[in-house]
This record gives sequence, C-alpha cells and structure tokens, in this order.
Amino acid sequence: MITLYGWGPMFGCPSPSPFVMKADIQLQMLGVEFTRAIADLESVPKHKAPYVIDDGQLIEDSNFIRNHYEAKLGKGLYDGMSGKEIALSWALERMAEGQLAKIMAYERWMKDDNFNKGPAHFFSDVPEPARPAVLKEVRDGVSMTHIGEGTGRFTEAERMKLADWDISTISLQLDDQDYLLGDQPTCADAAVAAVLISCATEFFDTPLTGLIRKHANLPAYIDRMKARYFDHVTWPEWPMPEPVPA
Ligand SMILES: N[C@@H](CCC(=O)N[C@@H](CS)C(=O)NCC(=O)O)C(=O)O
Repeated sequence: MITLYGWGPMFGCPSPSPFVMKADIQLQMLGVEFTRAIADLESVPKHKAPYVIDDGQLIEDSNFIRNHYEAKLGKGLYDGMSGKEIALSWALERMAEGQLAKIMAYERWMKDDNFNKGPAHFFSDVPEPARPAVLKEVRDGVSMTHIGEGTGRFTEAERMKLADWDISTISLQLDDQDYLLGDQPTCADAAVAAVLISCATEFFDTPLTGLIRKHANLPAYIDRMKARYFDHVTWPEWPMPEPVPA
C-alpha cells in the first residue's frame, strides 16, 4: 500500500504545492500505483509535504520519493537520456524550484490580499481569539525565511525581473516542442510544469501570470501537462474552511 500525502485542488491548481504536484507526476511517470491522502505535517519529522508512506516506510521530500522508487523498481526517470539531457533536466528543475518557486511563494504569502484569500485559509481552524496572533507569527516566520535566503531583500521590480529571466528561459527551451526535452514528457516537465502551474493561476493577483502569458507556448504547455497528469486525479475532501476575517 503506497500513499502520497499532500493536498488536492486549491487556488486554481491541482495542488497548492508545486512539490506535491511534482511528486504526483513523477510517481505516475514511474508507473507506481498509489493513493492520495491529506498531509499531516505535524506527524512527520521534516514537517513538509509531499511525503509517501510505502508499506509503513516514510519517505519525505519529492526528490527522495523519486529516488526511493527508482531504486525499488530498478528503473529511473533519466533512463534513455544523454548526459547533456540529464544536466539540462536537473538545471531546469533546480532553476524552477530554487528561485521561481520562492518568488511564487513570496507572492502568495507576503502580499496581504493574496495571503488573506489563499494561505490564511490553512489556519482557519485555529480558534479565535488566538488566530490573528498565530497568523502573524506564521507569516513573520515566512518573511524571515524569505529575507534569510534573499528573495525578501529584492524590490518587487527586481523579483519580477528574476522571475522573468527564469520563465523566459523555460519558454526558450520549450520552443515549439510539446515538452521540455522533446515530444515526450520527462522528469524535468514534472518539476518545471508544477512550478509554472503555481505561478500561472489566476486565483492570485500577481505579475507572474502576465510573465507567463506573454509567451505563446507556455499556457498551452501548462494545459497539456495538467490534462495529462491531473484530469483523472482525485483527492480526499479537505474542505476549504471559511475565510479568515480581515
Ligand atoms: N524540498 C521539498 C520541499 C517541500 C515543501 O517545501 N513543501 C511545502 C509546501 S509547498 C510545505 O510542506 N511547507 C510546510 C511548512 O513549511 O511548514 C520537496 O521537494 O518535497
């Protein structure tokens, strides 16, 4: 029995987390049969999703989930790729997750309107009157993380310039192909498309949507990946709690 723990459709995306989407796609690419369940972050040492429980064994982090099944199945998502394709694939993945995903998270967590209609809902089960203090503490923590790793030290214009360079690079690599490395999806698509889906959602008010839309090939690529990997997917109910009073 294999279960992927994360969260299902939210914020106009198949998951609020690009890493949950990536793990889901990569498990599908590897041909793993699995079920999906809502994550309990308090129950796992890293306090992050995605994680998988495979016959009682816990595997945390999307990269280690992939690694676990590649070792178990004796086949890998790089099989058949040249050294240069592997290097390109990993570089694209690291770029999308290492910088663009952080800018996307900043847009959701640090802009008041986006936070209130998005991530704030994760804490709606915190009883009043403690909720405002909890929200402030969590958000302050996220802000410190952004400042610590650098994203929070840029101006809005600088952040969007950095995002633009990443998004434009992905568009150039995609060119007129269906997928990043050709006519078949690879593990690079799992990671990169997951971050693009998260940036492109119209649910949030962010310049990232326009930075994606200005490239004719990206919206179609995002739709292609969503249709291929998520149209058939169902998650258990995780009702979105009532909006948090401002
Ligand atoms: N490197 C991890 C990143 C996972 C991650 O950052 N997950 C976020 C959701 S997008 C999370 O669980 N955050 C909860 C928290 O930080 O408290 C992976 O690839 O799985």
